[in-house]
Amino acid sequence: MFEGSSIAVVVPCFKEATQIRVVIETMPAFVDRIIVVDDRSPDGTADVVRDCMRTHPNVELLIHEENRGVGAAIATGYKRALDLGMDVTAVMAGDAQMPPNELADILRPVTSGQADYSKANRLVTADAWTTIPRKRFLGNSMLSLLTKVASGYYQVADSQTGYTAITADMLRRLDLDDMYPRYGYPNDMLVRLNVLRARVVDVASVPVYDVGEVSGLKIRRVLFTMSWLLLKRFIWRLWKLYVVRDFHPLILFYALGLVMFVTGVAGAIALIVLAWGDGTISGATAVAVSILLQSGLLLSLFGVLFDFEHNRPLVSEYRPVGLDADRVEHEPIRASIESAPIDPDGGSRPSGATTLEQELGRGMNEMRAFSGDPRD
Ligand SMILES: Nc1nc2c(ncn2[C@@H]2O[C@H](COP(=O)(O)OP(=O)(O)O)[C@@H](O)[C@H]2O)c(=O)[nH]1
Ligand SMILES: [Mg+2]
Repeated sequence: MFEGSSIAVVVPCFKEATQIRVVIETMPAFVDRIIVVDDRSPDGTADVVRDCMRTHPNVELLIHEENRGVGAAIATGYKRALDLGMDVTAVMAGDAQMPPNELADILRPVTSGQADYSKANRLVTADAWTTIPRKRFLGNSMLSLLTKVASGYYQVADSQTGYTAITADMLRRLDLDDMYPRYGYPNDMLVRLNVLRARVVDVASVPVYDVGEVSGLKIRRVLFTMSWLLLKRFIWRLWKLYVVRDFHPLILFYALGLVMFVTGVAGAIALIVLAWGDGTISGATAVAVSILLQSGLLLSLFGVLFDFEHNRPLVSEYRPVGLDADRVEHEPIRASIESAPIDPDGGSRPSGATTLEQELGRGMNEMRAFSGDPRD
């Protein structure tokens, strides 16, 4: 139990025989159920989990018959957590990349009722740029940007993290059987949550790499498939949210803007090809293409703006971002320090101390002295 809520943690794993034990053994004591979901890993991951189960009775192992992907594994874990009647379900990877001491911070916005879904954000931390492998950082940032537009959660970043927590109420409303089955599932989930009007919170999280993990994610391939997925989900969200559920004129801005922009781009390409050929383009055609491009872009940006405003209330104003993670390590002071010992009576005014008026008077004199400094 964590602050009055029962907690399940879903741990998807594939070929994590070297990592899964440490994940189970370092799981915080307040976790009621650890649901490990394996996809018949050929490296004996399941045997390691079974071995752990002898000393950790709160662990259970679910095995898919064949490899169905990390998203499908998490969906299975979510269903199991619902069957067990858990109030809140977190997800942690099976490769020990998610610091267990942060689980309480991830859970708190959800258990306290502030959010329906909370997720780690590793991109806000001070050492993100140096710790996260460069290619991953750039790939993740790009996908995060696309996911903002696709999902409508513009203030949420690090869309690729799997470190999350969600309420049972929200899980019951998600179509778990339709969730994207592979690495794009957190992006897909955010889009679906937006249609369900879920409140989402980002929690700062320290990025962890080089702990023996082997990633199964191929960045270049994933970038392409994920962009396509996001485009499809984006159109689906606009349709569901702004046409089917509740009409909003932003759909007109977006639809008209995108049609004009795409036509404008096609027209511009055609003009370039024509100019290359016989070199004659009428001025009127060039102006028409330019108007299409500019108006398309402007209308689409208005769509973004209205969407942003419509979704702003879903991202809590109190965002526990970067509390510890933003703490900067200062270098030691390089100066001699002379001071009177601190008064042990806890700050009572020492006898002979100056009054506020005297201080102010002195301050004025110091300022006057300062203004005459030739270095100013
Ligand atoms: N059950 C299951 N788990 C998977 C699958 N693919 C990845 N995982 C797990 O999902 C978590 C995240 O995957 P990983 O490859 O480390 O992704 P990355 O951390 O984003 O590079 C790890 O615990 C993997 O073991 C899969 O096909 N099935
Ligand atoms: Mg990993």
